[in-house]
Amino acid sequence: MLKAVLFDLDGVITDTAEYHYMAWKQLASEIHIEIDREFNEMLKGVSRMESLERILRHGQRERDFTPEEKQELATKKNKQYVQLLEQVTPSDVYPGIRELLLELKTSGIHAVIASASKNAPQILRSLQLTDLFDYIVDPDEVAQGKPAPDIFLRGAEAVGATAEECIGIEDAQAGIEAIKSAQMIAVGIGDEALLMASGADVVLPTTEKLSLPFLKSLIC
Ligand code: B16
Ligand code: MG
Repeated sequence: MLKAVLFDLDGVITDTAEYHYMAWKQLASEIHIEIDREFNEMLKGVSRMESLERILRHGQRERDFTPEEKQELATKKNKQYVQLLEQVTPSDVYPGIRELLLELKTSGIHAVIASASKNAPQILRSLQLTDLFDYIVDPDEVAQGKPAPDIFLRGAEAVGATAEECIGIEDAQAGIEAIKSAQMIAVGIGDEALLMASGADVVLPTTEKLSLPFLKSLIC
């Protein structure tokens, strides 16, 4: 029986990827590394520090900075990102998501955020969605980020659900892999070929078709 739905944030609840991209692009250009949208796809669902490492590797500059300097670079990117987040409003919630969350609440099924973003609480406040979630996993609570299963397992544990009673929803390959290694049903949002290759059980092109009857049909 379905007891909890674990949502990724960026790419599932709203599109903050564009703001991440703008902030990383500016930071990268300051250290003479060029990134484009195609490269940005590899940063989706990946933690802030791992994103920085990937950018430095891309520019072959991974050995040019001390751990302290890397921390400063990540902090600088985050300041810029947080400034861009000021533009987020409730109208930025993806289609069908608010309705799905309301259906879950009425049915007593737990809704959990399992996002790699440390800014998730602020984003949910700006979207006016905080009250519709039962638990927001702090990525610092878990030992390993996606594609490790930790964040999804922690989310399930927090609401008293077993893996078989959970569905995870993700837009990134690393996220689908994390859900599958947590032994949960994985719903992908976005590119069907890419997400099926990562092990998704089903992929929808957008969030519009997500509904409680659809999710229940995957697990009963
Ligand atoms: P922050 P998700 C992820 O969110 C983003 O997709 C990824 O691009 C970002 O680096 C990561 O959060 C960390 O975000 O810098 O705000 O802590 O897709 O897991 O909801
Ligand atoms: Mg995502």
